[in-house]
Amino acid sequence: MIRNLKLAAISRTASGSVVKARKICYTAARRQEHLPNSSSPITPKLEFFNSVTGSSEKQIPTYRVLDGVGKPIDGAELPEIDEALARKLYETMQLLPTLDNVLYNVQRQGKISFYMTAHGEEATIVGSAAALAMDDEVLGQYREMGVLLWRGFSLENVMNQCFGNELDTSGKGRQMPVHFGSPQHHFHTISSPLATQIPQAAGVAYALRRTPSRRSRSIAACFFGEGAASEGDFHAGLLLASTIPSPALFIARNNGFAISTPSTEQFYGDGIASRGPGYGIDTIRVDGNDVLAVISAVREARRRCLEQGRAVLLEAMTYRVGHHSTSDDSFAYRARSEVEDRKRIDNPIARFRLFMESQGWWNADEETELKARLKANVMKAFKKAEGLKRCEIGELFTDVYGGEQPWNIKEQREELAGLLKKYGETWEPWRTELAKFKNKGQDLLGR
Ligand SMILES: Cc1ncc(C[n+]2csc(CCOP(=O)(O)OP(=O)(O)O)c2C)c(N)n1
Ligand SMILES: [Mg+2]
Repeated sequence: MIRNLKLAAISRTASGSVVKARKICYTAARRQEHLPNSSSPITPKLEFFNSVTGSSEKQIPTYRVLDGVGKPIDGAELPEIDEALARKLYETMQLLPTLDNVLYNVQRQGKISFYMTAHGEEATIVGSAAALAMDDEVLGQYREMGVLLWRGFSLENVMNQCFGNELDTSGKGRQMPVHFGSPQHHFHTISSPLATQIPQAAGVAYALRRTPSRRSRSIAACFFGEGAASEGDFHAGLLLASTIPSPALFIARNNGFAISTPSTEQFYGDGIASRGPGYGIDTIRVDGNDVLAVISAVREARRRCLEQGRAVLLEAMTYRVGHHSTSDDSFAYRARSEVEDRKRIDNPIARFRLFMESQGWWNADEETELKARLKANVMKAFKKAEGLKRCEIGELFTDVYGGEQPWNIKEQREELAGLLKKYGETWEPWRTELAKFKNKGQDLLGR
C-alpha cells in the first residue's frame, strides 16, 4: 500500500559535495498490493531478513532417520530397503576404506603419484549411488569412487587407473590417480579444476530433457564439495539449471574443509542449502553420515527432478576424516583429537552396522569374513596392476581431439620422437623411464 510517498532527491557536484536537496511528493492514486512486476506483498515495515527458514530457528534443519547408534529416531520413516540391498550398501561402504587404506599406503611407498581417500563420507557417496538409477549421468568432483564401485566398476579398473597402466580404461594413464571416467557406467571423467562439473551438469541435464529416450527417465547427478561451491561456476550452474529447467540433482558434500580452510571460514550464510531457494530450487539438508536418510532424500530429490523437470539441491553434512589428499598433512591445521572424536561420533559405517544387526541381517562372524575377503580382493587387484606396463608412449598424443590430429599435436609428437632418438638409448634416466612403457618408446621411433 502506498500513500503520500515522499522521496528526498539529493544532487551532488562532480567533487561529491551536496549542493541542493528538494522534496518530491507523490500521492498514490490507488492502493497497491504488489508492484507491477512482482508478486511480493507490499509492507510498511522496514524489516531486513537473513534466514531462509522464516522461523525463529533461523537455521535450515537437517534430515535424519537413524540416531548415532543406528536406531530409528522418533517419527522417522525408513526408506524401503530389503536385506539384499542393505548388504550391498554395507559391503560397498566397507570396500571404500579397504581400498583407501591400501592405495594411501601404496602412494606413500612411491608406487603411485597421488591419492585421495573418502574416509568419513562413505554414507553420503554410497547412499546417493544407491538411490540413483544405474544410468543416471554422474558428474563427480574426485571423492566419489564409491559411485563407480556401486555400479560395478571393478577393482582392476580402480587399480589400473591409479597406476596409469596400459589397461587403464579411464584415460590410458594420462590422468592423475582418482580421475576416473567410464561411459559404460555413465560416470563423466573427473577434472581437477574445481566446480567445472557444475555448469556441465546443468548442460547434461538439459540434454537429457531434450533426448526423447531419456526424458522423464534419467537425471544428471552432480557431486561437489562445499569448497567448490565458492567458485563462480557453482552459481552459473545453478542459475542455468533453474532458468533453463533441467533435471539436475546437485549434491553438495559439506565435509567441513576445503583442504586446510574450515567451512566456518568459507562462507557466512547458512551452509550451501540456503543458496538453493535463491535460485528457486527445491532444497534439503541431510545428515550425510546416515545412509538411510541419504537414500530417502536422494530418492525423493530424483523423483522431483523427473516429475518437475527441474533442478534440486541437496546438502549432505559430513566430515572429512582423512587428509585432503596425499599432498596434505591435516594435523598442521586441525587437532588429532577433533578427528578422533568425529571418527567415533555418528560414524557412518558403524552406525549402519548396528542397524543391520538390529534387523538380524549382520553379525560378528560375517564382519570378520567380509573384511578378510575385501582385503584379499583389493591386494590381488593391486599386485596385478603393479606388474603392468604403461601404454605406448605415443598414446600421449591421441584422443586429445576427435577427427584428424591437428598440426600442433603432430609437432609436439615429432619433437618428442626427435628427443627419444637423441637420448632414449644413451642417457640412463631416459632408458630407465622408457622401459616402463609398452614397447619402450619404439612406437614413436617408428621401429
Ligand atoms: C579452480 C581450482 N582452484 C583451486 C584448486 C585447488 N583445490 C583442489 S581441491 C580444493 C579444495 C576443495 O574443497 P571441497 O570442494 O570442499 O572438496 P573436498 O576436498 O572437501 O572434498 C582446492 C582448493 C583447484 N583444484 N581448482
Ligand atoms: Mg570440503
